[in-house]
Amino acid sequence: MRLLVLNGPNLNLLGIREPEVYGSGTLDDLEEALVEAFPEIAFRFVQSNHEGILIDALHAAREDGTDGVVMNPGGFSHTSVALRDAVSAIAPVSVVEVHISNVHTREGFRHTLLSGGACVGIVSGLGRYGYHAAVRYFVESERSQ
Ligand code: CA2
Repeated sequence: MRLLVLNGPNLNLLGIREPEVYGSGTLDDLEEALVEAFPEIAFRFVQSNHEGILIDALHAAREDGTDGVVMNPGGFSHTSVALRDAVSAIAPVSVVEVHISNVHTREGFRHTLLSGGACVGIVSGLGRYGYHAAVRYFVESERSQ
């Protein structure tokens, strides 16, 4: 199975700033943990601080036969109609949105999840385990087909 793990703006700073909110491991650590936990999956990892690059990565996922996308759009989750449209546009490729923190216990502006509304599901507040839960969803979905 081929999965794209897509991380949005500022997530390249994981482990460098705000460890009390996002944990002390880096993005590299997070990606390595996924490879270790799911050796059978062909992962592609993309992180960008630019909305258009995230959208292009979603379009490419549909074209290259990617089976699913695990996406943390960072702050764009709350603002980007374009990202939401891209999630809808790549159907039938499913996208699971992940948030490390529980966005619903934070500021009100984080409660709106524009991209998440077009995703098959949203995991929020489970820390980095949220990425593992999202991958597990794709593994179980494939098994039950
Ligand atoms: O909880 C999440 O995963 C978020 O998507 C993280 C975003 C935030 O805007 C969302 O509301 C929730 C922020 C990502 C910034 O990541 C940083 C990591 C380390 C240090 C500073 C920022």
